[in-house]
Amino acid sequence: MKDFTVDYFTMTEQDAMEYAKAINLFPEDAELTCKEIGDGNLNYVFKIVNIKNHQSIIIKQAGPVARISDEFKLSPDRNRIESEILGLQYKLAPGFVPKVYNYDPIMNCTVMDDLSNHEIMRTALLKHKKFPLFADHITTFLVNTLLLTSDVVVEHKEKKELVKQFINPELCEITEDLVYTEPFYDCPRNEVFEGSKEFVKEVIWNDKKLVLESAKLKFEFMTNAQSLLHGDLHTGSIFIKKDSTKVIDPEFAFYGPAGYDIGNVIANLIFAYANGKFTIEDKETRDDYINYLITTIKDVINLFTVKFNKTWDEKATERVARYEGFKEYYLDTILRDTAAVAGLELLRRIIGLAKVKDITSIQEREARIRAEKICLTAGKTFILSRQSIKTGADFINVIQSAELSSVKGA
Ligand code: SR1
Ligand code: MG
Repeated sequence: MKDFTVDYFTMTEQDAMEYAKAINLFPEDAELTCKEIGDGNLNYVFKIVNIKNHQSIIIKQAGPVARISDEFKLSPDRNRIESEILGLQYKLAPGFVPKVYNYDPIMNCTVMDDLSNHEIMRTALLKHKKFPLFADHITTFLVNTLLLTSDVVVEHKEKKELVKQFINPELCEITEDLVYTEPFYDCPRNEVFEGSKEFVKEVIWNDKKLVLESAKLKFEFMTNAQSLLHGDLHTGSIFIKKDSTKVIDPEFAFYGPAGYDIGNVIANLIFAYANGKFTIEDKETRDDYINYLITTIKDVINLFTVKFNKTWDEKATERVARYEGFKEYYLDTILRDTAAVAGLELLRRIIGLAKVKDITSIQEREARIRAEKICLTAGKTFILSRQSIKTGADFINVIQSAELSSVKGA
């Protein structure tokens, strides 16, 4: 048996089973099977099952380079950040994250609940499944993890300790590059679908005003240590079933603008919307699914607002947070950032290196181009008009206007 206590190495399925036994996750007589099931861009995820009683766990290990491309060399210490934030979120938002059982700083891996009775939300949305409780669940998660880690609630020296604990330069650099920089010029690392290239050039890269706004937003992202973010809250970071939502993969966590997480949720619902619009053939089924997503997007914004106001009133400890008008000002800035980040995520998944299946799986060329144009047009409006996009209805207007203009321009 290998020694897991001295030097770090990336594990095979066989190693992961031996590791599970070595740290006594299963009884001596357990009969284990293991499958590497990671489908993200960065890590290895081993599902280990004791076939005698079907008991199972997940071991997630950080490798030294990203799976998507070994251009990204990353410290495996990101696994510490992930395990520590999962522990914190487990307390702040009970029921909405998996339980962590062990973190190993030598092997850079974390043992956590197996959520195989759930499904990755992006995969489920691609099958056009509906989750009517999602907006309620995710807004509780968002308000609890974002507001309850901010200076509004946390004593300021304690908060600064948290900023220190979750400093995450390498993963932040990925976001700074892939989200805030590369989509705004003809960067060699971008991967633009050939049918959309002209549109991207004309509407995104040649728009100096938009490019300038991206610079302002990049500096906001790098300097506004407002809340402890998940940092990568797309639908591939969510496990879901009808009555349960679990947020996973918070390795991009750091103190940044609260709107970053909310904007990511919104943009990824819009990708699902674009997928539904261009892949569901039957009109009635399509309209029904699209309406479900419209309602969900609207509810995420509106429920976030309601829960944010309530939690602020109940939990704010900072004296100036009680000054008349400050809560409204603060929420306004979060909603502005939410719109901006929804826009950035929409643009970067179309233009940049890291794609989403919602769009890449649209087989018919013209349909994919139209889906991409809707995302790009909406993304641009979210960024440029972010100051005036505040309500669920405002968010929906942007999507529907982008859709209308894609019909006119088609
Ligand atoms: C190199 S990592 C590419 C993308 O995958 C992650 O999930 C993040 O979204 C990152 O931007
Ligand atoms: Mg991830």
